[in-house]
Amino acid sequence: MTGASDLITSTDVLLTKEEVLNDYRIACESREVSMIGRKDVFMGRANFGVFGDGKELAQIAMSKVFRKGDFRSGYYRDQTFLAAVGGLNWQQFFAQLYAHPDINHDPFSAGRSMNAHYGNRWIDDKGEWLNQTELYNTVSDVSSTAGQMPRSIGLAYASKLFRENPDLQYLTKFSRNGNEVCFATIGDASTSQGMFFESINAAGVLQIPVIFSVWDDGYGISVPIEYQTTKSSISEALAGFQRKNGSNGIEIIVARAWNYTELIEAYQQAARYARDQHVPVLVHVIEVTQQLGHSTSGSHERYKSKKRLDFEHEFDCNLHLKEWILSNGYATEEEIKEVETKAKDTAKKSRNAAWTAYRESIRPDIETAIQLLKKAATESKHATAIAKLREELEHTENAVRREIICLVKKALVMMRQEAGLAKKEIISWLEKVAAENKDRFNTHLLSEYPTSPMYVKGIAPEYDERSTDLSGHEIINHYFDLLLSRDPRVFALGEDVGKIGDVNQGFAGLQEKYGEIRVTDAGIRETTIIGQGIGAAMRGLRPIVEIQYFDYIYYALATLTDDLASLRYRTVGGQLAPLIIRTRGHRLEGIWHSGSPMSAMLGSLRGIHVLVPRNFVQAAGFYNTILKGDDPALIIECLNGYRIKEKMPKNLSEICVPLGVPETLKKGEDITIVTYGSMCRIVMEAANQLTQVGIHAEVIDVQSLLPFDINHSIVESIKKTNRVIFADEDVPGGASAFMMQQVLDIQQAYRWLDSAPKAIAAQAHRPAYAADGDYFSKPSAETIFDAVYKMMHEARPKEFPDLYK
Ligand SMILES: Cc1ncc(C[n+]2csc(CCOP(=O)(O)OP(=O)(O)O)c2C)c(N)n1
Ligand SMILES: [Mg+2]
Repeated sequence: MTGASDLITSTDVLLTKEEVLNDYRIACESREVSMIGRKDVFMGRANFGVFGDGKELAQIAMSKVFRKGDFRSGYYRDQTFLAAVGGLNWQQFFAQLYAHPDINHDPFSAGRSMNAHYGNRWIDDKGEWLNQTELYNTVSDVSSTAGQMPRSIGLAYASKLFRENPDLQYLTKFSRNGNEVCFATIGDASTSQGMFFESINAAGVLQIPVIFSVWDDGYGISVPIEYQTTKSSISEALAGFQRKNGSNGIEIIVARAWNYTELIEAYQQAARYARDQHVPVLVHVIEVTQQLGHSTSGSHERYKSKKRLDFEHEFDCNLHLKEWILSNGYATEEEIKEVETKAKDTAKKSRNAAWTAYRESIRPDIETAIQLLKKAATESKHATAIAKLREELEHTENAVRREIICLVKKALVMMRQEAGLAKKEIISWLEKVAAENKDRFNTHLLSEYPTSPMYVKGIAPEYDERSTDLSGHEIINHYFDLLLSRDPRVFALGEDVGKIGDVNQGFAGLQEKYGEIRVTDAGIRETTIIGQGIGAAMRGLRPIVEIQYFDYIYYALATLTDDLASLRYRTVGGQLAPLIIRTRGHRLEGIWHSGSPMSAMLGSLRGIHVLVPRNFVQAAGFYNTILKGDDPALIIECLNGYRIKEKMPKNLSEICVPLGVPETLKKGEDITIVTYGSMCRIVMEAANQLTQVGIHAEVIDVQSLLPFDINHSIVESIKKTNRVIFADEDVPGGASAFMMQQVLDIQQAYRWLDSAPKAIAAQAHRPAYAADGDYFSKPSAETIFDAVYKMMHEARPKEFPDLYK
C-alpha cells in the first residue's frame, strides 16, 4: 500500500482560477444546503435528513475524472459529487427532502425515497434505452449499508465484456470499447459488511474498472472505527489485496479529505488504472469530517469527544480549500466572500422554490376539500360537525394529502344516511384523488412500457413424427446453445457454469463453443454473482446468472430484494435491470437442499417475476418470454426433472410461455387441485389414482407465481368443481396460502365452494434427508389422495366411505 503522492505518475494538476472558484462555489453551496436541510427537518418541513457535509472536497476531486458513460454506485453522502457532474440541482435536492411526489420536481424518486437517494433516468417514455454513453449515470441509491457494492461489480464487469467481446460492439448506446468506469462510494463503517469484502475480492479476481471510494469519517453513526475495522484502517486491512509483480488484485491509494491537490492527484491516478488498464482501485479517503453529525436523528456531541469535535472543526475541508485558494493566489478575500454570499443566496432560493412548489402541489386538494366540506355543511344534518372538520383542515399547517382525505372521509361517514349533491361530489372527488395517488405512490413495480414481458404472446411447442424424447438437461442444453448463438448480449455465469457447464449440464460444451466470456465460472459468492448480473443488465446486456441450488439464494436475498426488486419502483420506472436468475429447486433432499423456500421469495421479490416451470420445455418458453421483455425474473427449474424424458419440440428456440397463465394438466369435475413445479407430477400421480376410485380431479399448474393467474382462470374451474385444494412443498402458510388468497380473495372463488378449501404444504421444519426423510417431510401422492378423498367423503359419504374406519 502506498500514499497518493508515492503513486502519482504526473504531479501536474493544472487548475485554472475559474475551475478552482467553481469548485469552491460547489463546496459552499453543498454545505449551505446541508445546513438548511437540517433546519428544515427541525422545523417540521421534512421528516428526516442525511447530508454530505465534510465530504465535499473528495467528491469534487472524484467528479473531475468522471466521464459520460461512467456509473456512480454510491450512497447517501454524495450530494456534492452529483452537483459537480450536473446530476442534481439544489431545488431537486430539497424537493426530495420534502418527498415531493412528482418526477418533474424530484427526478430521482418522485418522493418515494428518503432524501439523498439519487439516480438518473435511463429510458425514454416508451421504455427504450437512452444512450448511456452520453449520460453521467448514477444507479438509484439504496439505504442498506454496502447494498451498492454487489451491483458495482456488474457495472464494471460489463465494461470488461464490452472491451473483450467484439460481438458487442454494435451496442453503441452502452459502451465505447469498455472505457466506462464504475465509481462506488461507501462509508468507513459500512466496509465492515460482508458485501464489501466479497466485492473487493471479486473485483481483484475479475480485474474490472471499478474505483471504490471510502469516505472515512471514523464513525458509523455513533460507533467508532476501532469497533468496525481491523487496524482501524480499511486500506491497511486490505493491504494483502494490493496488486504486485504482475499478480491480480487491486490498487490502493490513500488521500486526505481536506487536501485538494492530493485528492485530485489520487483520482487522476485511480482513473488511469481503472479506465486504461481495467485495474480495480480502492481510494481510501481519510480524515473525513462530519460537520453536522450523522443525520437529523441526533447530535454527534453525544458520542464524539471534544478532541474529535475540535479536529472536525479544524479539518473542515471547505475551510482548507479556502485557505489553499488564498495562499496560492487564486483569488482575493473579496472574491471568496462573493462566492460564499452567492452560495448562501443560491441555497436559500433553491429551498424556497422547492418548498413553494411542493406546497402548491397540495394546495388544490386543500381548497377543493374545503369547498366540498362547506357545501356538505349546507346540506347535511351534521352541519356543525362537518364545519368543525373544515376548520380543522383550514387550521392544519402544511396539511398533507393523508390529512385532507382523512377529514373528508370522516364527513362522508357522518353523511352515510343522507343523499345529496354535496355527498355525490365528495364521493367522486375521493375517487379522483385515489386514482391520482395510486399514480403517485403505487406504480412501476414492474415495467409499464410496451416493452414489458407481460405483452409477450404465447407460442406453443410444436411436435411432429420426428420429435424424439430427450432428458430435461439435454433439452435445456440445446435451448441455451440456440440462445447463445442468436443473441450476443446473453451470457451465463455462476458456480460451475463454465468448464463443466453447470452441475446439471445445462451449459455442457457451451463454454468450449462460445468462449469463457459467454459461459463463465464464478467464485462461491452468491451476492456478487447477483450483483454482477444486476450491473451488467443495467448496461444493456442479458445475463443469466445462476444460484446453484435454490436454498442458497438466501445468501443473495438482501441484494435481490433491496436493490433488484425495488429498482423500477424506487425510480418510478426510470431504471431497469432485466436480469434472469436461474436456479434449480423443488424435491431436493435435506435441510439445506429443500428446494422450496417459495414464500420467502413471494414475500421479498415483488418487482421480479417468479416462475416455476414444471419441465424443461416450459422452462425454455419462460426464458424466451423474459428475454423478449425488460423485467427481471427468477426461474426455478425442477432439479428432479433433468433426467426425466420430454419430447423435444421442433420450435424450441421460439416457444414462449406467457406470464401469469396457468395450464390445465388434467380435466375433471369433482375437485380442482392447484399446484406448480415438481409437485405437478406428484399431484398428477394422485389424480390418476383418484380416477380409479371414481374421483375426477382437475389439475392446474399455475406455472408462474408472480404474476399469478392474471386472467382468473382458476375460479372458472372452481365454478365447475365447487371444491379446491392448493398444494405445494413450501412451509405451511407459505406459497399454498398465497395461492389460496389469490383465488379465494382476489378471484372471489369462495362464492362457488361447497367444501372448505384446503392448503397442503410440507412440514414446518426443513425436510429431513433421503427418500424417507423427504416422504415424511413433504406432501406425497398419498397425502394428496387422502386429502381429496376425505373432502369427497365429507361431501358424498355413501359414495366414498371413510377410508380409515
Ligand atoms: C444494513 C444496514 N444496517 C444498518 C443501517 C443503519 N445505518 C444507516 S447509516 C449507518 C452508518 C453508516 O456509517 P458509514 O458507513 O461510516 O457511513 P457514514 O454515514 O459515516 O458516511 C447505519 C448503521 C442501514 N442503513 N443498513
Ligand atoms: Mg462513517
